[in-house]
Amino acid sequence: MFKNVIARRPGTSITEGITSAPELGKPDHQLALRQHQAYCQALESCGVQVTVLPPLEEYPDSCFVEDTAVLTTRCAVITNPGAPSRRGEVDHMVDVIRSFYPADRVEFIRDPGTLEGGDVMMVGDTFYVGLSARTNREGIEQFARILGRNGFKVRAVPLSQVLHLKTGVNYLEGGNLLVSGEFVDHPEFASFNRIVVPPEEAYGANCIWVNGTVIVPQGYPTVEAQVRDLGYRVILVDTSEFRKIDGGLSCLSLRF
Ligand code: CIR
Repeated sequence: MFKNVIARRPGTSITEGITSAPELGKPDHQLALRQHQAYCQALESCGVQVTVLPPLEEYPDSCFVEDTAVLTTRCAVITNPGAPSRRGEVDHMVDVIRSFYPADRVEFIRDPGTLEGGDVMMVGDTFYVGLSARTNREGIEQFARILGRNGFKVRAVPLSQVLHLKTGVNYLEGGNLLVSGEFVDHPEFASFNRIVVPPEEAYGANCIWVNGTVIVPQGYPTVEAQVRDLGYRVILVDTSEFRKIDGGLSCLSLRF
């Protein structure tokens, strides 16, 4: 069960966030703020305490706090983002993360290692890590050493078609795994109860499980029905403005 969530409100500079889909247009800041507020309310309704940090205008992508840290039950790992424009975001996360963890439980990924939290998927004591354009081998090796010392296992998953591992695969607990695209037949995930997201709803694969509820992005009816059929309580949250800069539900928070 998760007790805490950290999120960061989007700044007006969200319009300059990194995107692979400029054809979707630029995010509307006011609408993004309203969607962010609804997202935080949805999380609170799942019984977690939400810490909302102020916007960081100098970092257009800084509302995607998931990429800056991996917060486990035994340690916190501050990442080293692979995107140069996002590197400095981590400096603005250290103090708040230290407020939740003992000093000797906060670790760091260091150059030349890079790692972004969107590439990390927790399944019990095992952490799957995408080897991606943002997370390199050295970053995964450092991460595996840190987590190994804390009694966790790490498995690297090379990926080629999506930004982060969790862009395409998300664990809903209970053995249930939402999979899309290159992960549908991936041997690493063969033993899960795989729920295959259709290509036209691929963005909807980025759902989050929070204490028995699954938050699903609004506008992906097949995914919504698939998740409801598994028996979860479902909350829909509109993430249209974050999608314009490749962000989804998981990216917007650290859940721990
Ligand atoms: C980026 O390219 O870094 C942001 N525009 C989107 C980050 C999405 N984060 C995530 O999937 N964890």
